[in-house]
Amino acid sequence: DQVPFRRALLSVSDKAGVVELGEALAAAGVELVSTGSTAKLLADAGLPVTEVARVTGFAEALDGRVKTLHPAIHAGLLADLRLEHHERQLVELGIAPFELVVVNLYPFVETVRSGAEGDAVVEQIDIGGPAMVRASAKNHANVAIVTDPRVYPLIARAAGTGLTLLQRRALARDAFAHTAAYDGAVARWFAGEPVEAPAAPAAPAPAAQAEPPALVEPMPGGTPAAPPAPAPEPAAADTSSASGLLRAVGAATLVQGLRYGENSHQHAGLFALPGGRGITQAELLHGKPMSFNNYVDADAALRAAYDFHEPAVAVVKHANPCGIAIAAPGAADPIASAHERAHACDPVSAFGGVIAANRTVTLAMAETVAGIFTEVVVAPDFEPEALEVLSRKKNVRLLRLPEGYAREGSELRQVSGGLLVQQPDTFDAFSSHTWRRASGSHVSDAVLADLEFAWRACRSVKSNAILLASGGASVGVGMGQVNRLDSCRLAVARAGERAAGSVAASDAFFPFADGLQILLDAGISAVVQPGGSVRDDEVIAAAEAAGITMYLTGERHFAH
Ligand code: 93A
Repeated sequence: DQVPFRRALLSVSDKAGVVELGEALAAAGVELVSTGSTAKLLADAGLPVTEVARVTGFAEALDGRVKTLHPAIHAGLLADLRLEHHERQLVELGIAPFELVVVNLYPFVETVRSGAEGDAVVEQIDIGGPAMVRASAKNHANVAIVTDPRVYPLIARAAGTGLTLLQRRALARDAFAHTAAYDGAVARWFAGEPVEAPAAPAAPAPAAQAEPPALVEPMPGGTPAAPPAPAPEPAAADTSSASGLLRAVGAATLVQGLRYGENSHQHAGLFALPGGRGITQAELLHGKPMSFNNYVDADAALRAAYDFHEPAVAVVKHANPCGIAIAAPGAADPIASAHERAHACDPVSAFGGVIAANRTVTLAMAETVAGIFTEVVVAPDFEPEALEVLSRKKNVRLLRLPEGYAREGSELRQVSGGLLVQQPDTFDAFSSHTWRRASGSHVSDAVLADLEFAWRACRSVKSNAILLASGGASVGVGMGQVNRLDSCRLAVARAGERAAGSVAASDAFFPFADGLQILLDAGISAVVQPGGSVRDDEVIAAAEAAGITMYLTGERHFAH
C-alpha cells in the first residue's frame, strides 16, 4: 500500500528544513511544485521547481490571497486514483496528481503574540493552506500530508519509496488536528480571548493582584514557614510560550520554605506559579514535609507515570526511573499490578524511592508499598483503606495531586546569566506504524506493543537511556552515563536473566554497533531507536547479523 512520490507540492511559511527536504525529494526524482517564496528558495538552492502559477496558468492574485485555490491544484490533491473514473477525468482535464503535500500555515498565533492588531492579523489567517491540508488529508488514500517540520526527516528517508497507508493515515489525523487547532485560535481571537488553547481544567477566577516574587530567606532552625492563608485561586498562567512562562515566574509566590535544598547547608523554598496544577499544589495527606529532593524526584516520577494512558506506575530514585510499568493485561487491580511490575524491575534501587501512580492508589497497591521502604507516594487519589494502611508508616509522605493535574506548556532551566526555556518533549504523533523497519522481519503485535511501551518509557529516563522491557514493564534500565555503551551494560546487568527475549529502546541513536552488540549478546528480541548515526549501516548490520528486528523512529527523546 505504499504510494511512491512522483509529484510534491511544497508551500511553507516556516521555511526551516524545506531546502534539505526538497533536495532529498529531487534526488529521488520527485517533481517539485511550489508557491511564490517557497519556490524561489528552492530555485535559489539550485533545485528544479515548477511555480504553482505555471500549473494553474493564473498568477498569484490579491496580494497572495489567491495562490493555490484553483482546480488545477485541488483536483490534483483530491483525485482518488483507486477509482478509474477519477484517473480518467484527471487525464481529460490535463491535471497531474500529487502524492506528497508539505504545508505549514501563515503564523497566525505568532502574529497575534507579536502585538499585531486588526487587518494585520486578519491577513495572517491562512485560507489556501488549510484547504490544501484538509484536501490532502481527506485523500490520504493517495496523498501524504505533512504539516510538521519534524516529519521532514522521515519524508526525506522515504523519498524514493513513499509512505504506507498507515503512515498516511497518521499524518492525516495530525493534519486535521492541526487545522482544527489553527481555526480554534482564529475563533478565540475574534472572540477577544487569548489565542492560545486554554488549559484542560476550567480556569478559576482571576486573582485580585498577583504578589511579587518572594525571596527565600534563611530559615533559622530549618522550620518550614507556615502555609499561607488561603487566598482566592489565581488564574491559570498561560505557559505555552517562553514569554508566558516568564510572566508566570514573575508572579510566582512562595508556598513554603523547605528545611534545606539539595544539601543541608543550602537554603531553599518552594514557589507556585499562578494557577499551577502540579506537584507544587499536591496535598500532603500524611508524613513529614516534602524535601527539595522529594519534589524533584516526585515530579520526575509523575512525568514518567503520566506519559501513559494506561494505568502506570514509575518508581524513581535521584530523578531517574528505576522501574516503569503499565498494568498487566486483564489484571484484577490494574494500578497494583503496574506497581508490582515497576518495583520488580529493580527492587534494590527502589529502596527509599519515590512512587508515582497515574490512578487512585488501591488497598492492594498500598499493602505492597507498605512493605517497601518508600519516601513518597504521589497519586491522583488514595482509596480510604489504602490511606489507612499507608498512614501507619511514619516515614512515608502521601501526596494527592490537585484535580486536573497538568504540566506547564514550557520548561525552564537556569543557566548562569539567564534562563533556558523550551517546549516539553510531548512529541506523541507517531506510533510504530510510522517507524521504519531497518532490519529483521515483521514482529508480532505483542512485541510491537512492547517496543512502543519501551520507546515511550525511555523518554523519562535521563542521559543515554537504554530501557529493556517485557510485557509492558521495564526489566532493566541503563541511564545517567556519559556514554551509551555503559548504559547498555547497566541495562543488561540490571535485567539479568530477563534481558533474554526482552525488547530494547534507546533514546538516541547508537553511534557505533558496540553498545547494540551488548544488548544482542544478552539476547534481546527487537530494538527501537531513532537512527541517524553516520554509522547506521554498521548498527543495522549488527542487528541483521543477529537476526533481530530493528525499528528507526526518526525522532529522539533526550532528557538530561
Ligand atoms: O493567502 S492564502 O490563504 N491563499 C492561498 O491560496 C494560499 N496558498 C498557499 N495562503 C495560501 N498559502 C500559504 O502560503 C501556505 O499555507 C503557506 O503558509 C504560504 C506559503 O507561501 P510562500 O511559498 O509564498 O511563502
